[in-house]
Amino acid sequence: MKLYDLKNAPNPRRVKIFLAEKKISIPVEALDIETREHQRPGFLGKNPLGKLPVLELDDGTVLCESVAICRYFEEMVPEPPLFGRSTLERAQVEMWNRRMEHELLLPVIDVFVHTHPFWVGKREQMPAWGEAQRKLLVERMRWLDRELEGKEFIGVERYDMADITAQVALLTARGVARLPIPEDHRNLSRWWASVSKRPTARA
Ligand SMILES: N[C@@H](CCC(=O)N[C@@H](CS)C(=O)NCC(=O)O)C(=O)O
Repeated sequence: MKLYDLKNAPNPRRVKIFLAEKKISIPVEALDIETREHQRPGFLGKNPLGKLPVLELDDGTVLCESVAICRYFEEMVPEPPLFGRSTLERAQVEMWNRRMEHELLLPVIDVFVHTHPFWVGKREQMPAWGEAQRKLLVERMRWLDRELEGKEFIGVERYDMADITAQVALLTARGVARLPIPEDHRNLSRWWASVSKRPTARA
């Protein structure tokens, strides 16, 4: 099997962190966004949407979507559980992971795509939409800071998929959206310091 990756992109990074947490090692091929490798016919044959990550199995089956790929590995290697152990935990991880996708990751990608010079000429940009998403992100960081009061992790009482999604979203926010975590967000800063220290954070 092989994982197709896109250099420095948040969604493929979710899968790489997930694999590192599971101690799973598989071949990875990194495509270059600068040269639009992921928009060439060879890759579009695997995912016509031209999006990464993509997992290709040995029989040629292709799996797209970060969470679907992670769920595949969760079933193959259940420990440590990153989607929850019990029925309730699985629902809680689902709830928090979706929230981290919709309230953090998608807005941050919109800020990047609609306001950053990198995308000029590559995508139609709507700067006003990007700026509206930047404002939303500021609010969502405050919200998450409050949610983390008295909690070590975002989903259940151990590191899980929701933490991974929030981690890559906030890394992207800091890197390309000029939105580091404000210092007075003590709970979010504590959580960030803790997840950033994990050996898998740079996967
Ligand atoms: N819902 C998909 C999103 C995949 C996605 O948007 N990937 C981005 C990188 S983070 C991509 O491939 N972008 C390339 C482009 O838009 O040209 C997932 O969770 O995997």
